[in-house]
Amino acid sequence: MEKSWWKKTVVYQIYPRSFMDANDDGVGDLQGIISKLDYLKTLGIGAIWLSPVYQSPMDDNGYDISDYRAISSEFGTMEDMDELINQAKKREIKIVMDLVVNHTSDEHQWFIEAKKSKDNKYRDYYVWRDEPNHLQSTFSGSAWELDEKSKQYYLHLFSKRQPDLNWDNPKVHEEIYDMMNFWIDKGIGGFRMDVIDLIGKEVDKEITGNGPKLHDYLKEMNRATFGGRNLLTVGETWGATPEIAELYSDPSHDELSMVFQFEHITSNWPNEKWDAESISIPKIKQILAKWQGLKHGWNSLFLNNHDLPRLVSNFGNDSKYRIESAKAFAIVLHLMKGTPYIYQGEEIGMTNFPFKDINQVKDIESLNMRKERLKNGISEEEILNSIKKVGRDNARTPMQWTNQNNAGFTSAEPWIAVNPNYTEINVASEINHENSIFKTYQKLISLRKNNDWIVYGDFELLSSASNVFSYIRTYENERYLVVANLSNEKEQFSLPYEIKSSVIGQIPSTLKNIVLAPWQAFSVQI
Ligand code: TEU
Ligand code: CA
Repeated sequence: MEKSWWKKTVVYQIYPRSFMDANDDGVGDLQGIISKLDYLKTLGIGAIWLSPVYQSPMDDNGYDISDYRAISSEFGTMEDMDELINQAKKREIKIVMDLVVNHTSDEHQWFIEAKKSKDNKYRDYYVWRDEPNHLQSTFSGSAWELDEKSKQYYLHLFSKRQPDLNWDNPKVHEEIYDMMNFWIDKGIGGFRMDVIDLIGKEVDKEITGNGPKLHDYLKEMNRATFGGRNLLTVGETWGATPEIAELYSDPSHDELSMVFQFEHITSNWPNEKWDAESISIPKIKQILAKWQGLKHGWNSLFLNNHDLPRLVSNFGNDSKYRIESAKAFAIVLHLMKGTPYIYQGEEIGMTNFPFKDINQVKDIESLNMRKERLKNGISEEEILNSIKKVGRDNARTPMQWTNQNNAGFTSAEPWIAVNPNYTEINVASEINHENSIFKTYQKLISLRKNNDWIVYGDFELLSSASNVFSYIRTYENERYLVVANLSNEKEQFSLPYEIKSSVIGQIPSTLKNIVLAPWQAFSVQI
């Protein structure tokens, strides 16, 4: 297997609870994923990022792990997991596991032990203080919880059922590296590292992200586990700038393959994401173009995931131009430099959920926010509006496979409601239509597989109307143009070049003084 295979592949993210339910209990599972591997093969992806399937009380849908070496019974067994790895391998698909090592569940054996007494041998696996400081939890409120028994507080940067591991303790490193090697030995394709930029934290200085010890830890982790094993490693790094991304992903630093950066995602979030403003396309375009400039490092390309609103609802137009805007963003993103990630359902243009009632909301982040905002006098209506816009459940409704009952996801009551638009938006109808969103993704994936200009070409942003994203990729004397009108209005476009051949999209007959239709997007060789 070629080194850096991950530069040429496209990764598909699966949120197991919501992908496919094989045993009809309303919750997606590993056998469900296995049953859809042929679908993913048809799409053409080379790796699956699997959101957590480990044993967990599911306070945060599996991001609270109680045993790193066991599979949640809701999802299946370790035999199912081995089968998934092998069945995927047969189809040349690698399984990238979610690695959640900033925290565990409060039901992890280490934490159960740690709580027993101050001198328990696992006490120092977690972060304890006599007094809380100002650190806040991402899921609202103080990041400190009092343990009644010892009268000390433990740190939890997420839910209070997700105590932070103490990375100042070298024993924690050993435990984690052993566990990572257990999974590597099973033949997995790599790790997606949950909030990895928090593990170098300096608690007493109230520094959480990008702490001083972070990069030393990652170099050590690389040496002790995946280094030299030809795996894809991607860090979830909310605080990364391009300079910081070079630290993580310059191959000579021996840390990670690439990172997820969030500058384009947070560009319309003032302080809290719940107060999100409307998206500015000119801003998004500048940010994405800036991130094309990494010198030695490698970037990932994504516009949504299980924590974010749906791509077409957030960035596109999910009513009048759903299909057009979904394709435009797919084209403009997948022809940039970096490894693209598709979030389940994105390839068929799934949309945000039309929440009408707080009882439809399952996500701990949204529910905690609601409690806090109600206390602060904010109305239920305003709270629900925030959830509709940026709540995580938008992306977590079941995958829409067919126009049958429950979108073909389950025949039981699904754990979270199916988006009512499944009768129209579903895989079955997408794969049968020549011009579908699915077919656009399929073509983009195969283009990347077969064209080095997409993988390695230089990137140059063109100056065009503010809502038109256009750039040129240059590779070995060949030049390719990508143009996308990311707006509901017609836009002017002109470039003094002839079209040599077409690549993808709604291709005009000339490039000189043309009018782009709303959301028109295309790529041509020039
Ligand atoms: O997300 C990190 C994280 O910071 C998010 O919770 C984020 O702040 C928010 O959702 C923005 O929309 C990771 C996982 O992706 C997420 O699902 C987990 O809940 C979280 O870590 C804790 O493990
Ligand atoms: Ca199930």
